[in-house]
Amino acid sequence: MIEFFKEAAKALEGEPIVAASSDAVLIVGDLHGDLDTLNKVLSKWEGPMAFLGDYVDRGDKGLEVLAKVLELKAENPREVFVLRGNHESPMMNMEYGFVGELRQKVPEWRATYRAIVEVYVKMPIGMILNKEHFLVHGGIPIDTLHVQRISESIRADMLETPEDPIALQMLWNDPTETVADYMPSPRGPGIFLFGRSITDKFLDLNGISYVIRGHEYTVSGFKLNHGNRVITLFSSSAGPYRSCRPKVAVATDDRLDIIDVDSWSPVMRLQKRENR
Ligand SMILES: [Mn+2]
Repeated sequence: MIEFFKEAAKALEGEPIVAASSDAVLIVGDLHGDLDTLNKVLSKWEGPMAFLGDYVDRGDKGLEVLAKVLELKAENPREVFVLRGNHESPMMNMEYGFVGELRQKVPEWRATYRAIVEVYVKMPIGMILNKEHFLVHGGIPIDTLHVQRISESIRADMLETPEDPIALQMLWNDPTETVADYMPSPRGPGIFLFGRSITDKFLDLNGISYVIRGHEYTVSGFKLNHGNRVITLFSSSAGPYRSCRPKVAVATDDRLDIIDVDSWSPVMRLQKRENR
């Protein structure tokens, strides 16, 4: 298992931050140890996939989920994208369950966990899909709106809470409708809630249509902010999220469908924006 994670870290080395796919891409939000939901998704979908982070903690099958996602990556390196979430962090894993889960499941848990942390470090923290969608776990960094600048710090490369403020915000920020620009986040220092004017500036400046992110639990498994330009996906009904109806999204050339995992039917369709 240690070897498996070492190989996985190598597979993530040099991951591009700009990706294109001519086929539809399935986008999966926070899984938090929910192997059942991941398996349901995989029984319905074959093809390119992007994961928005938070594979572990809270649910009790974090190890299985992380291993499965990395296996998909290894099998299909150019069609599977594995982003980092704020729970891909030792500080979080100590507190929210993943380290405890490993201690129970794996005799060599310390060495295994060291290998897993090396994988976290290699995970990119954002990507642009088809020049159309900005994929990230948390959100837009409020003071750095140029994708060019963001791409320079797109790999957090720091083990615990990334010290780079851009990386930290991409992993932790949330959208808000309360203010137009931004305000401090209750999640902690250095983290912000970004308003609609930040989203509009960011998307227009970079010629992107949508921000697709995870990070926030909602019972319906998704929510829309900022005039439907920010889409939140939540794909876990494990542990504390038992009442969630997990959602994923499918991005094609001309639209974005939000899909209910249990029924595998679209609950919302967003058309490509032409007014860019
Ligand atoms: Mn999160």
